[in-house]
Amino acid sequence: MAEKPPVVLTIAGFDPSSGAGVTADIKTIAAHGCYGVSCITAMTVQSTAGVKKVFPLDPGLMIETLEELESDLEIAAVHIGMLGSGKVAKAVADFLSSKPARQAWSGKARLPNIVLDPVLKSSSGAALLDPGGIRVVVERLIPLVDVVTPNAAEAGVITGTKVKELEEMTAAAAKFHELGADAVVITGGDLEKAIDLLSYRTKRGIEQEVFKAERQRSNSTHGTGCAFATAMACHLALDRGVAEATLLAKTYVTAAITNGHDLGRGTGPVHHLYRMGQQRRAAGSGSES
Ligand code: PXL
Repeated sequence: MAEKPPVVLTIAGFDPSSGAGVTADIKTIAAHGCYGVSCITAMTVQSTAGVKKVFPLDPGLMIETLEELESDLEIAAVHIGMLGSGKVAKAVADFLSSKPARQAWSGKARLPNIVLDPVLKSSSGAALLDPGGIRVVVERLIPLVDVVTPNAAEAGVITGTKVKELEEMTAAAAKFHELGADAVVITGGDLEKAIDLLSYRTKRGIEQEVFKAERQRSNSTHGTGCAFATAMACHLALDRGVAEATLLAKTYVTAAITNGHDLGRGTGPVHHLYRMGQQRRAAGSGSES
């Protein structure tokens, strides 16, 4: 029998157009050779043209789902995306900070390798978290998780500062550490200079790495934040360190944008499974004949 893949759990919203949210995350998880399971936080009505409605789900149902999955599977990493409401955010924080069912795990949260993407708005500008939810993210989730991956705009709202260039990113990262974050990646793909900053605690103190790339002019960028954070969770599940995970997740998202589909009338999705096309081409070139 084939070796068991690491199980990666995504706790996120449902985007029916599958550019973002749980269905997109499952594609990202599959692209990394992991097995994806999910817990939906909210339904949305949306297409590539934007978000029309957000409908948070019942927090009790979510906790039951999380307990059921945890009792059945060894979860190697968790991605938290759109939470949708303060009540849902509180349920997720309550679950993750409650007593571990698997006593073998001794980390600060109930499950290992948790990556939090603090989703506040859609790219079309719709609010995806209420003020109560932002408070739960800041006060309970940021100190609990292993990595936080805000984009520059989210880092600006959470730290109450302007985040447009590297020095401002560095200052915002310091504020994330003050809020209790062990590691933060501030992504700047939509800034004039497409820089990402990783800042993380090590035994030697805080270390930082800057990742530079050419800004991509593309209309296939729906779901980049979800793809980046979920790819990070997969690399942590595969036992990679946070710096290597950041580099590999960034490389994956860049290629997924380059190979993006021109679908729909709005912002098209990235191509989460672009590697399948490459594998098919390689197989067709005679390697198996
Ligand atoms: O990209 C942020 C995001 C995350 N999750 C869901 C979304 C969106 C943006 O629309 O719908 C479910």
